[in-house]
Amino acid sequence: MRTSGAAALIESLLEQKVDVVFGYPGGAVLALYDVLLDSPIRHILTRHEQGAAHAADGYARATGKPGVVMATSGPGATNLVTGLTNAYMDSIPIVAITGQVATTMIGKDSFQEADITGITIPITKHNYLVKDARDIPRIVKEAFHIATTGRPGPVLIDLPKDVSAAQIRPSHPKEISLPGYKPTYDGHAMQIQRVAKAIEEASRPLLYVGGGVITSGAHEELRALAELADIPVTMTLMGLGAFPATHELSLGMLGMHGTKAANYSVCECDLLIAVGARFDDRVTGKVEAFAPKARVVHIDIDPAEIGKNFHVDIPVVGDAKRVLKALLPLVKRKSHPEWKALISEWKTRYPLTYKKDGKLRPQMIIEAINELVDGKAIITTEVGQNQMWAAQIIKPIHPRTFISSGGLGTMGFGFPAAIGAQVGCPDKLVIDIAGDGSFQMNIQELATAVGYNLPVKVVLLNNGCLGMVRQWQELFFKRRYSHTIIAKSNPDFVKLAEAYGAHGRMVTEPDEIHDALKWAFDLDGPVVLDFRIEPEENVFPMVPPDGTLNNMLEEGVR
Ligand SMILES: Cc1ncc(C[n+]2csc(CCOP(=O)(O)OP(=O)(O)O)c2C)c(N)n1
Repeated sequence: MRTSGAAALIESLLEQKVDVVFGYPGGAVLALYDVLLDSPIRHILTRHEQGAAHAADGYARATGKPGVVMATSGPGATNLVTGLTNAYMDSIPIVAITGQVATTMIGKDSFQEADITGITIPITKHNYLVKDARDIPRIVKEAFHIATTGRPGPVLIDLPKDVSAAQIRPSHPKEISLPGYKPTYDGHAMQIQRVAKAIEEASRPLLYVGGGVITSGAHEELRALAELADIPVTMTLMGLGAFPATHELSLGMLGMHGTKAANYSVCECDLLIAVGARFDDRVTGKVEAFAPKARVVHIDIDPAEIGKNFHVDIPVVGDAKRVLKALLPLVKRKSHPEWKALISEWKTRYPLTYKKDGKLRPQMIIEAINELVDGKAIITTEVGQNQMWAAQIIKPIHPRTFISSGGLGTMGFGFPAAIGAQVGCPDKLVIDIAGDGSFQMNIQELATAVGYNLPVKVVLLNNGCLGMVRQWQELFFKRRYSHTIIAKSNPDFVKLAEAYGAHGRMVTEPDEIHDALKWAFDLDGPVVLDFRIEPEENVFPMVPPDGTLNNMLEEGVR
């Protein structure tokens, strides 16, 4: 049967079991949108393509399934760029479909033309410009395969207008043939034996866990390893949720705003086992002084990560779950009472603290959220102080419940990501912990939340400033607040929420926190809680730029 390229594309999405697409229409995707109307695929119309890309990203992080986003040519496509970069940096599977001007018009500065395949080369795992509609089924199949296998990432398909209009007899290939693309899943047996031996020999081992553990679904194997060999676990921002934060072996997050116990452990360990983590500079600080006493194991599916930022003694290239599965039977039961006693002393001596003087402080609010949700909600964050307080205080128990922009640090990510997570997990409570700067970067998505009755809760830590930048200005630029104070021009967020048809409430006193949160969580609809927090509250501890992990700034000690 003959059908259009557009119909073949939607059919191919259905073959991939796509049930939801986030997107925004335009001239170059009219044919696609027309077919979409009669298809069982749910389309979520965001109010900006950046919002759609982040929503697809949040959907992917929360569900483990690839997110799909659609946009028109030119400005629609370029508006996806930040979202795709964000997904690329955090290895999130997304398939982006963009419209393109007709093949005969490409390269002529045609109306709404942008060379999106050129633009996205460095921010996608792969991209395609479809020139022949008969290739559509194969390309879609390949795109999903590439996005979701090996180290996941975004893949873009650019579809010219005449290609979606072309009439073809589509044939859907059964197999994928990508001879040059062969991710390594099983770690080398000898290397895995070396890891087991290193664990046996170590007296101060430490697991340093990143988002790769969540991606590969290796959390149970990780926990089994930690418990079997009595190894404390510290996580990156991306790794939060990979190991229960409430477990006695958990040290919480490491790095720039990590706990002192975690960072001191890195400095004092004699074996560092990095699993699905990439030695990001926010983790290592001054790289020469990172884990100075340790032999280093690095387990990662991407061979390009091994040795990229840090010297590794025992590299294992493979999927975290499979490698840990192979490792477990080789590891002997061990216990490290002295090491754990030392860590426990650090934990007791250096808890996360803040001033309790009756003022409304962000940490109290996040503590209250943590208590109320008890590991059962999905928390997304924006970027800045809000993100770091959330990472320090929220105690995720399950993977895929803490969603944050790690690599790119994208303000405006958290709210649309919460929308995507809520679409993917309709029965879960989804909370975006936000700053007043970040929230305004994609605030228009309130319309999306209201339009589809997605009951996401925005907890706005409103300090009237671009807090994290202001913190750096305070600490390193003599308190010269260059263009970081926004209080005067901030909107009335409660009225704004209401104008969109959402609920809003302002909170100014600590004793209202619990009530307001309960009210918001119980409401069946999107809510914005405008918490007026102390404007000059800082995130501590903090490893200063280019500092070492054992030299952290604290409140009052500067
Ligand atoms: C898109 C984007 N622009 C700029 C920055 C730089 N930046 C990092 S944190 C921050 C301030 C964030 O302010 P806000 O959202 O109010 O959160 P707070 O730090 O106050 O919690 C800025 C401007 C960024 N990360 N992303």
